[in-house]
Amino acid sequence: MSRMVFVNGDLVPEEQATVSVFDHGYLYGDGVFEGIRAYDGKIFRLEEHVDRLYESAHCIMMEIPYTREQMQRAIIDTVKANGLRDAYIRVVVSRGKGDLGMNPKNCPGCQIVIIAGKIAVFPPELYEDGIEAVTVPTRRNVVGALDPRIKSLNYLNNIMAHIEATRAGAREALMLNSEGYVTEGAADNIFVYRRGVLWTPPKYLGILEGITREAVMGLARGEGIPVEESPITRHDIYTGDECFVTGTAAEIMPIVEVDSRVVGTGKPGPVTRRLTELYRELVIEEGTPLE
Ligand code: PXG
Repeated sequence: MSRMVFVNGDLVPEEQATVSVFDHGYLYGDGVFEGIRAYDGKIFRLEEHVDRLYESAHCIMMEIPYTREQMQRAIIDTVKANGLRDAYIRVVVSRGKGDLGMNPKNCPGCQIVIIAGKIAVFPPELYEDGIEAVTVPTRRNVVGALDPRIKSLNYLNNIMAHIEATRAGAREALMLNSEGYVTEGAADNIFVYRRGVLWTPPKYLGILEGITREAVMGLARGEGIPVEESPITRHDIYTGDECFVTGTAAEIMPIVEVDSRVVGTGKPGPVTRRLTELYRELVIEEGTPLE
């Protein structure tokens, strides 16, 4: 059975799930998206993901012709139509089909696509051993140009960072902002545990407000770990006790080396391991059921 893809209100076999070459998502990266996960028949933080999608759309002045409830329903229906209990879900809303000019006025309506597939998980050794990160030459988008809080279809900033890290032999990219403060990974938020405090960069420095980040901050606070959203530098990470990145796909991934400096003991630390355990419990317990 072929995969069923949601396209503008219809669930169609993937072979028929096509988008025009005149779609402004394709021509200009004009649109927004979300990456969501379902665990054991429940969608993790569905409402938060849909809210972020609508906030991103609002900021690029694109009106999605569904209520948030209808969008949630469409996501649930797409996962169910594919018989999945564990899934990776991609929601893409582009400005829609227009002409060759960039003016969005020539796009009569946005294009809504929802794809639900099997989640490709990272090998377990990576979680046990941790990974290496490098700071990359490409700086994170400046807040005043294209705010990283908008999860837009224009992901070149992140893709450049990813390529640069890979070419440097590292699995993760650390992106600095134009002032040299640490912002985030190519598709993950960053945390450093140093001298008894869990630090993560604040939103105003130019980061995506990660839903995993929010969940992890909540779990840490619940464990009595002080959490600070405050600017951090490379120095804070090099001299930190533990470091990890968070995201829907990676969940919590330990970082054990940054720019050839070993972080802490060079092994995933106790705080990282405890939060990973709690996060894995949370995603199984919580979530919107696929009913
Ligand atoms: N920062 C950036 C730049 C991201 O793109 C995160 C942080 C983490 O956010 P969440 O809400 O996931 O905790 C992201 C998330 C993909 C993919 O296929 C990308 C993300 C999420 C899922 C899949 O590239 N980015």
